[in-house]
Amino acid sequence: MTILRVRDFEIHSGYLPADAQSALVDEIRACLAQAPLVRPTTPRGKQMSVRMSAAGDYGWISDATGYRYEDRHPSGAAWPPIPEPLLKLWRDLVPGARAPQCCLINWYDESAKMGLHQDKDEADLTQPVLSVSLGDDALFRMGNVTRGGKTESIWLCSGDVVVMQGEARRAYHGIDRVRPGSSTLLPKGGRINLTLRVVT
Ligand SMILES: O=C(O)CCC(=O)C(=O)O
Ligand SMILES: [Mn+2]
Repeated sequence: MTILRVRDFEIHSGYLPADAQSALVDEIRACLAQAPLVRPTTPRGKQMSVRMSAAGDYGWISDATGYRYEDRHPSGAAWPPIPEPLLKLWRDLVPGARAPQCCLINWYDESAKMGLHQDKDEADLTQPVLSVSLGDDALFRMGNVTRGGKTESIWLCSGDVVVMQGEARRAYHGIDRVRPGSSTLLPKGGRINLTLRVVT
């Protein structure tokens, strides 16, 4: 386990051991049985390449009417509770923060990516976002608090946890690509990213 700091991003590389990663995947599969992955559409009508779901009081939704948090899955079902191991991770890594209200679940297949963006649909940007990577490696790009300028990238591997607070909380970031076959955690390959967020 090593902690890398890139700008204000705190990358805990190798934070979760293999057995904790497997247990987390089982928890996430149980969440997805209740709140299945959906492929969101952007307000401009483009389909995102990432499939998404959520756990907690709120899930993040994107459709023709915009981006927002909703207290129900698009099916009308309640979101499942955030799995306990993730709540513990939050308490351990960001002990002073409010309790997380959303665990966004992103599922990347080998061609999925996520463009540079800021996480800014939450009401209180003083609260951190915590990101957990599971499965195949992904190239994570970190930018600035305003659009443009130089960026730096790092490969996130299964078990890595990124804490975004301070400047990093408002910085642009995204996933350029995943490296297929780089992890054996998910039998069919792919990558799961979990982000814990305070919403209100
Ligand atoms: O997949 C990742 O590592 C980043 C995900 C992300 O930035 C988001 O869900 O807002
Ligand atoms: Mn983000």
